[in-house]
Amino acid sequence: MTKPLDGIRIIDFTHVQAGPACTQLLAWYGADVIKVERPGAGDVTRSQLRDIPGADALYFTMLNGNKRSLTLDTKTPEGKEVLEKMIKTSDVMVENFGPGALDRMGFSWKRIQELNPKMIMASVKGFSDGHSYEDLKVYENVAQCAGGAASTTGFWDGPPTVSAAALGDSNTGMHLAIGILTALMQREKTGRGQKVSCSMQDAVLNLCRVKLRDQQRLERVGVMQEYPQYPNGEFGDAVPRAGNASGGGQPGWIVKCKGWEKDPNAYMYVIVQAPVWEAVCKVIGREDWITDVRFASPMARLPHLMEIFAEIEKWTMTMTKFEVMDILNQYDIPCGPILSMKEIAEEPALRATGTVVEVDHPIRGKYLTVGNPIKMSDSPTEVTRSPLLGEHTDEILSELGYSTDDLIALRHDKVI
Ligand code: CAO
Repeated sequence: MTKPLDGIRIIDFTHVQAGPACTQLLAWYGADVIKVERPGAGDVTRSQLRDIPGADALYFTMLNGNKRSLTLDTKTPEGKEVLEKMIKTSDVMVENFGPGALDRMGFSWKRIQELNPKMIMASVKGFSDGHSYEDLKVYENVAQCAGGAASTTGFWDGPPTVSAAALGDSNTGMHLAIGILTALMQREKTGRGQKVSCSMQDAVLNLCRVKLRDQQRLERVGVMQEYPQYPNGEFGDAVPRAGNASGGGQPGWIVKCKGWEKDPNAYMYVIVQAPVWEAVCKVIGREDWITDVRFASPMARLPHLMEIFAEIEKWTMTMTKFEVMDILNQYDIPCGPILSMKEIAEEPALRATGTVVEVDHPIRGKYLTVGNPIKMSDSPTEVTRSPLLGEHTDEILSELGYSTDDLIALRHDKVI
């Protein structure tokens, strides 16, 4: 069966997480992704947080599956020549170097267009072009802070908090992938490539859309009734941190379950959705609330949310999170157990859906990775291992027309 991106060749000039997450997704869809790495070193994540001496670290293997690796010093004249040949014969180039690095290397967008007008050139940077911080190097948590996630995450009486989810890195990579695929579709019509840029700050902010919504609501009405601060706490002039309150219109909270004293994940997220209010009251043994005027409507309940969740918690603390889940599901009460990474790694359903995949690697042996979260009926994803540093150098240069003698010379000069 053909894959959706069969025949699309991508120069993968990415490192760390934001860029590699993007190109790995495109590789899962069948693009020929050639990871260009510095000879001898490669992507810094190959050696970061190593768990097995001498083996590529999981940070690398989990973000670079299904790719080929070419080592090439693109700052040497010979290396630049190879890269030029690749640009002429590829469809997409993806990079997430520090601002200006590609220009300094001699591959400005202008130059790339001269070499191949059909080229789609995709970049991740910390801040957008034209932003006053456009020249900064940026990592994940800086983006979370600049994009509004940190100021709105955590508890109101604690400091700003970053999320464990890679909102700045992988999330930006996913945004970039959407841009690349869209540019490929436009190229079908125009025959021209284009530059696709996505900044980490913008990609984080895009996921914090509801907090910018709340900022405007706060400025208009002064309080936010679904926040835990209401009605007793103070609201300042910026959206406060809301603990585990739901970001949408359905009140929710994390409550303790049996075993919480020892198990840091014996918790459950429970959502008190309006249509199941009566069912919630019955399940927790508070039928009296069904006719209580204080709880008569979603609006009436808002000042009492913490009281409601405290009562729900009295009930959930008598059972494990999975027992709670089974009961609430019978009544269609939206809820979710707090799953630890251990539980996720061992979850058979995630293995069955291909979301958690075990891959074999010649040096490290078997490892788990997160497979393609986007499933397509005609295009199942087959996750394969990440390449060793320079594993495909000879193969790729031969495809570009280099002879065995050329390879020996390039290797001698440390270009590859
Ligand atoms: N051959 C020769 N040189 C190479 C090369 C190759 N194959 N591949 C990379 N290089 C060079 C680049 O040309 C650049 O050189 P100069 O700075 O001398 O021009 C250098 O290696 C890489 O620089 P860098 O700024 O990208 O790397 P860094 O470790 O200093 O910074 C990071 C890392 C991530 C902060 C920076 O790349 C960045 O801000 N990227 C954009 C935002 C981003 O994606 N951040 C998320 C990373 S995931 O957490």
